[in-house]
Amino acid sequence: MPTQRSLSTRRGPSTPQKPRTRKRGAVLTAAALLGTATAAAGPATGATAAPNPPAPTRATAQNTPDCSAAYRITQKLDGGTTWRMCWRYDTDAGLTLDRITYQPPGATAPIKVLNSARLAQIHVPYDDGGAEYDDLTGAGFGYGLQNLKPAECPGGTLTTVKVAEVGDVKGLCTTTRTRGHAYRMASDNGSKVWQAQAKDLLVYTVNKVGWYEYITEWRFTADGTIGANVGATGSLSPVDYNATDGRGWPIGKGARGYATSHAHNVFWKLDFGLDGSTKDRIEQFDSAVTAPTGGGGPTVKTTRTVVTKELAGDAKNMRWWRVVSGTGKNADGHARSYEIVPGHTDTHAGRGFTKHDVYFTQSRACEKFASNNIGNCAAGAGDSVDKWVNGETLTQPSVWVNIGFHHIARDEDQQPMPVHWQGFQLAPRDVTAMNPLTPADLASQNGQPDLGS
Ligand SMILES: [Cu+2]
Repeated sequence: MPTQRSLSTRRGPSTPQKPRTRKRGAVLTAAALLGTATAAAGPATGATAAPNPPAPTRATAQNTPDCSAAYRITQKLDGGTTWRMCWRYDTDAGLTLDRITYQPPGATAPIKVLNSARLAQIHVPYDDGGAEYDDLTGAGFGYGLQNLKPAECPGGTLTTVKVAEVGDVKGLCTTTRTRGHAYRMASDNGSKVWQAQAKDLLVYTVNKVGWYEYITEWRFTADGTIGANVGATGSLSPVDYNATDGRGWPIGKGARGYATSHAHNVFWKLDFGLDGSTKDRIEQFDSAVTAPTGGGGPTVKTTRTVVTKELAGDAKNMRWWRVVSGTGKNADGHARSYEIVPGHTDTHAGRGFTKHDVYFTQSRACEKFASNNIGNCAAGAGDSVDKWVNGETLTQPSVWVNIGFHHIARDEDQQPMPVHWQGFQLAPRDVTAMNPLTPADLASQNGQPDLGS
């Protein structure tokens, strides 16, 4: 492993931490910071929040997230579902969402889902081995929070974020966006159609790191799903146009301007607390398909494995994981859970921490970032998530999701570069006894329908 990775120093923009091999866009980052400070001098219309949220106030009501008003996000969506959460901003992790609850229509109280959710690293190794960045803890991601124009947050609210050593940045957008059908079902005789059009809650920021700009987006739907995505845009790195060694793609005229291929390995850290349980359980499901041997069709056998010890998990066809509440059950008596639904990923075998797609570690306060960790763990603990999978029994799991994108540039990447998204979903599994958006006249249709005699 390289030796220049800092385990404990927190950096400001004036004291950039040395990346593994070379600085990433230090000059542009400084310019961006100056621009940020200038732009922040204009009138602020959003709520202004302190850099460090005050000590959590005691919730005065069951439905109030445990944070002060300036840090609270509450959104009731079409269909009657309400999402509540607290936001805060960390100069390393960026946007962090805490105490996320979901209240489906008809529920008398919010259901606790996540204690905390945030990015845990964006690791960018170039294919020629010449550069490798940890954008969150090694390249100033958090300090690069961008001011957003109202047009970038259509229909929503822009909130001013106080970024330490940078100043006020009108950088947090909270808005809703239409998605299309939530569901559709025609009656047996076709005379009636039940349908609903969905509107999601979106919470996002944009952070500039060198020449790249990353959109950190969280999406919350009325049917209880959470989407986590990072969109990469901005510009290709202008100092990485030397790939005449076959590790790049010509984006200038003819055989010129070979942009060096690279990867964006994005990590998220999720700390569940489903139904307020501190004893969430991880389960892995695998399905094996057998081709037909006789006259029947192919058969499938699905196996459930309870993950009792820390695990570095590998995505596989017909494999999935869920986080099961230690206490909560829905009205059908089924344990409430959230399923991890990864989007497309290019798993990168270059480092121990990028080799696996999901990590379940026993929760530990110092284990904060998937690589180049700055959480002050004990000497010898290792500074990446793969090192923390060392056989401990999982009683309070932290979930780390790694979604990679191998970026072989194309002509269309200039200029600006179109947004490329990577991410995953958390889908509710048995959180409610039925579709939480079920219309009243279908509410009796739970379980096998009565087909008569
Ligand atoms: Cu890229």
